[in-house]
Amino acid sequence: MNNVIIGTAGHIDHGKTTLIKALTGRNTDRLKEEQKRGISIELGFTYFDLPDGRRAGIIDVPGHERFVKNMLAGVGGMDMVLLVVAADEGIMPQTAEHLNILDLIGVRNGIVVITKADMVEQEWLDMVMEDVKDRIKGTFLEDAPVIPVSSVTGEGIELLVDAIGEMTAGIKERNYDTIFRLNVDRAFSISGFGTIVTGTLISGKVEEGQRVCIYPAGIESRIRNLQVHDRDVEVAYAGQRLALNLAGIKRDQVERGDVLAPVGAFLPTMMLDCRLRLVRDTGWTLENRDRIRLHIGTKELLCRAVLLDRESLGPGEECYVQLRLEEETVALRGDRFVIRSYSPMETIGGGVVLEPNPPKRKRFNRETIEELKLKESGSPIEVLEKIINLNSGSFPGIHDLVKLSGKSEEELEPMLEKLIERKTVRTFQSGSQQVFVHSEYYSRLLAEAGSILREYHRRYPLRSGMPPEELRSRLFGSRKGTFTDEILRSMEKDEVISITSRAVSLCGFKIELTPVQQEIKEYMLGLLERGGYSPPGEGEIINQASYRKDEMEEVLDMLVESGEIKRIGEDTVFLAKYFENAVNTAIEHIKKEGSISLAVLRDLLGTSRKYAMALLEEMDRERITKRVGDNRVLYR
Ligand SMILES: Nc1nc2c(ncn2[C@@H]2O[C@H](COP(=O)(O)OP(=O)(O)OP(=O)(O)O)[C@@H](O)[C@H]2O)c(=O)[nH]1
Ligand SMILES: [Mg+2]
Repeated sequence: MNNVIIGTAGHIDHGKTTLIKALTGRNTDRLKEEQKRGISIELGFTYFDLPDGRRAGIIDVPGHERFVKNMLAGVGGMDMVLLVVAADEGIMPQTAEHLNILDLIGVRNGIVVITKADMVEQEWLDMVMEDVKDRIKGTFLEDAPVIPVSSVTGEGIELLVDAIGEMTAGIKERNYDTIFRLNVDRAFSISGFGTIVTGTLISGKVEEGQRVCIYPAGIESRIRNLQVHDRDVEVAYAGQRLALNLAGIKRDQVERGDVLAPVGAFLPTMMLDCRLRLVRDTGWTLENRDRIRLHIGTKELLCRAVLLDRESLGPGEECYVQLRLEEETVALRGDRFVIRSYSPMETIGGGVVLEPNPPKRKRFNRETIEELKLKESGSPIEVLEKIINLNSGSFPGIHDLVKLSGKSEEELEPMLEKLIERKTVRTFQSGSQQVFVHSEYYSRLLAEAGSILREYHRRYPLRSGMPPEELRSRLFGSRKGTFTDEILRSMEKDEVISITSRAVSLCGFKIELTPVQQEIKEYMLGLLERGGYSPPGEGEIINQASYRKDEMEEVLDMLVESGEIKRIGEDTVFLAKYFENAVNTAIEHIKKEGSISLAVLRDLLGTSRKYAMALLEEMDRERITKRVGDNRVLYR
């Protein structure tokens, strides 16, 4: 289904509201003050049945200079516009201002309607039409039909309806298969029902009962009831105007300018990276850090424009800026906006959001400009790749990427698959969680791990490697998580590192002993072999020989680390095979007799009480045995 929203635009009193009434039979000026003063103040909403039976939403905007901000809250939802110019007055200031705004916001379809045709002579009408055609050259309305009508006599209205029918038939469908977004343009309460918000669903679809989040505050709610054009519906689609009854929300928790979207879809921001253009017919020049009004979605807020590559921006010029906001908002890449001067208020330009969650940018920085260029003109997959590259360090999962990219999971998945297939992106899985890192980030990690380990092996040539914990914290800092294990395992698969439970080393690293160290090793192993179950202590081993003491300690440590020697106390070491034998002897005896005493083990091994005790205590520590009274039994 192809839903469309038709908006009006044009100078005050030129007949916008009257035209809508002539088309629909309904008056969109609903405020008392509007009726009393005969002008529109707020946005007016109704619907219009198109010739082919579809029902289009209508947004009627006020033309008064003071209410341009209300007009701005309405334009974001428009698929096509009726630019209204009164035949008796011709183009006036807000005709031009509205035209600029529509152009900046990116409205692509429209019809120019010359109203009050009944009030002027044909000759005058022809002149006004010529003037209008001249003025719309170079804008999106350049090829638009220009249709004279009288909302009073009805002349030309039929022709206009046909033109609307033709134009709406060709309007491209909005995207339903993405995260839904509704920019709130009204919020009010009805007693007995609670809080109602209205707005245009600019993307996706929503269902009754669905959970939603009010941004930027992050308040969660549920859609209790959903209406389109005053009728209850179960589902609403992009391009429709909606009224939503929000469960459990107080009137003061939501207002115009807020955004409704899925829970977790947006990261509120205080900065926006943008491409900004000033309109040609403004008298303003924007200086770096000028305070301006930003209109984005239905929101108006104040901000400062940090010009990233120049000191000032003149009429008709464009550049990259970082907008520093005075309050939080949410936006997506590609969102259009308008800026107005702080005072006096005038529409001076607008543009498009390139990065909705940027870091604070430094000015005149080449990398920043390159990044923004890519985000401006890159394909969605190139942009996704860039996002992953910039955020790999925080191990983004699919939900993070939804927030960072503004795309739904369904949109991201095929792109991620392609990036993984191309080996541009690597994915790591841990349990049900999956993260995505750029291969450039992974390569940097590999190089870093390599240099950390090379340095370690150089300093400790007799150690088999670095404790895994130490490497993990050197590489990932405090970023914990099971993904770091997965990444290390992947480095092992890539044959860069080897991992045992005790040490990580460079793949292929082997301890190489000098001839002296080799001699020391043989001396120690020989001594312990002869010692059997009553071996000399560490101090004794080291003090008896005439090698360098520190070198002996290193070799001893190495033999302990490699598992050839078992250290079971301050000063007590055994050859590993003797310790294992002692364990087996004890286990066998317990299995036969139910338990073992110190004296029995001492006799079975032919050793002294001191060694038997040390061995049993180590077995207790390792939970092979446990002590019950004076005896040991199996730990379980
Ligand atoms: N004769 C004649 N009068 C018209 C026509 N259209 C509008 N008017 C009159 O012009 C006046 C202003 O019309 P509105 O429809 O309120 O104008 P508007 O553009 O909605 O004004 P704002 O919303 O305040 O910007 C009203 O008195 C209308 O009756 C027309 O086609 N012919
Ligand atoms: Mg009006």
